[in-house]
Amino acid sequence: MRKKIIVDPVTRIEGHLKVEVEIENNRVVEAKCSADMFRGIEKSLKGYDYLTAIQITQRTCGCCPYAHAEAAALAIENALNIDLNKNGKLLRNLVIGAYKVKDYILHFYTLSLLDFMDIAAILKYNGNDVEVLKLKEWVVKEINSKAIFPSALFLQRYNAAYIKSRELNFTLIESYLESFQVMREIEEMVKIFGAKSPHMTAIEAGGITTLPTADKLLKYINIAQKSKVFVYEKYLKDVLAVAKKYKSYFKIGKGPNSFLTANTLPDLNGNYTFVAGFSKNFKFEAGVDANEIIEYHDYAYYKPDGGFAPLELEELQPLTLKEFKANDKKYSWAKAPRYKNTVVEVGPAAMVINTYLSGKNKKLNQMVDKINRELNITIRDYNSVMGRHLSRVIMACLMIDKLIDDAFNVDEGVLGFTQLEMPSSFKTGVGITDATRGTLVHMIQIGKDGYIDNYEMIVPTTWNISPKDNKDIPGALELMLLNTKIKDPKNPIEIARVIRSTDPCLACSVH
Ligand code: NFE
Repeated sequence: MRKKIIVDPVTRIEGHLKVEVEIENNRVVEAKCSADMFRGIEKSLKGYDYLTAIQITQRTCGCCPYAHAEAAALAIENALNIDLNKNGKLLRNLVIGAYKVKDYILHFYTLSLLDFMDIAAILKYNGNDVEVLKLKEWVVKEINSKAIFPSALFLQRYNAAYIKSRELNFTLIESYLESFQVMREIEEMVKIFGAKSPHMTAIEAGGITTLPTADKLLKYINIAQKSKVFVYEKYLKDVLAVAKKYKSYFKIGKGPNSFLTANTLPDLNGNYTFVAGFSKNFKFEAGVDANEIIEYHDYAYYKPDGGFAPLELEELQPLTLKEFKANDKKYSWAKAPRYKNTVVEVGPAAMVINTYLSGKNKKLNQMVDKINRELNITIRDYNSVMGRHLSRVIMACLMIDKLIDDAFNVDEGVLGFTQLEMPSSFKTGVGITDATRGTLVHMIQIGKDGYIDNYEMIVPTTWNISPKDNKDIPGALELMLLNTKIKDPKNPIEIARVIRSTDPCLACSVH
């Protein structure tokens, strides 16, 4: 007999996601991801000056505003045929790369680790870490308070198989607390050249508007070198320790086996640290082409049904309240984008897999091979819950190294910004990058006098949490959930682990 499990809302992610699965013999046989909250940000851009897209699209989200700024800037630069100067490229890397490193740390420690470590072990902590002792004291006080939800973040959780080793739990709790301080400092790196965070004001079409003075560069390098110690000595080691305890999770949460990525973090020779491509069954094809994207609406709350190329979506309307109430087929505000008519997974695992297959980044391949030997896995195992966690930390390591190198290469006192000329005729531009959570596409049509005629964003989490398409093929996360074994339907931790491995951001995915 089939049983339904509804997780609504999924906590420790960004935004509002409902996941509904049906299980038979304790295995998931059907999964539906429903995204809430349509806002219409693309529609609201119409009629504004084209440069405002960089600021307005950042408001899509508080998690990855840098990525929307970058994609919007890339789209405008593409429309106007602008190349960044040397410092423009390097300084943009310094802002967005720092933001991403912080995001990976946040995803592992703040959002995901509580699914694996036993935070209740803190009650038995007998070490000397002042922060852990303070937290322990707070938890004890909460429990004794007789409040309805004592220390809700920690103790209201699924009853599941958490890490048993007391020592490992203590190590992880210490890193968990330290990660907050490290993230705070990395935010400072973002602000040095981004001017503020979140919602940076210095990312512009044409480059970065902050002047790289010696004191700013030194401050940046200083924090980056400190953060590198945490990334290699704590984050990497903690992920490997958790991965060793949960090796079965290299076989759980397999997605569509097709991966899409975009170039990110350029160097000065026209190469990228992480590369664009499309792979299917681990066969890699270089490059990404926005013309290969179709978004379907058969199961999304819009009309008409069917598939549209991104800038053809102008006629698309949300259902009216009456239609919404009468509907019994559509189940999400997220559209269903497909690349070359294929469901794709995007994000760090896609990036590590595609870059590895491309052979373009030797350092990445060496690091992956070394980790694979240590864990006795192969690149195919990155298509899994644990593979996604591992991919983030691999990217964080390579990124922090690249940021330090790039900061040393910046020419002190030279503005990394190229002045734009107002477009004199209609222009269309495409900006493609890989954000923290995967491939992000912005498309702009600049009309008469530089006002926006049309705008479209195809966002990482939309690829991952999309509903079914016109052929009834489920989205990437829905496929990841299929076949997952649920030990105890009242405590479906396995579902939570699969969902969180993709780091969903619902604010982005529906916009
Ligand atoms: Ni709102 Fe975003 C997504 C990322 S879009 S967090 O999905 O990363 O750039």
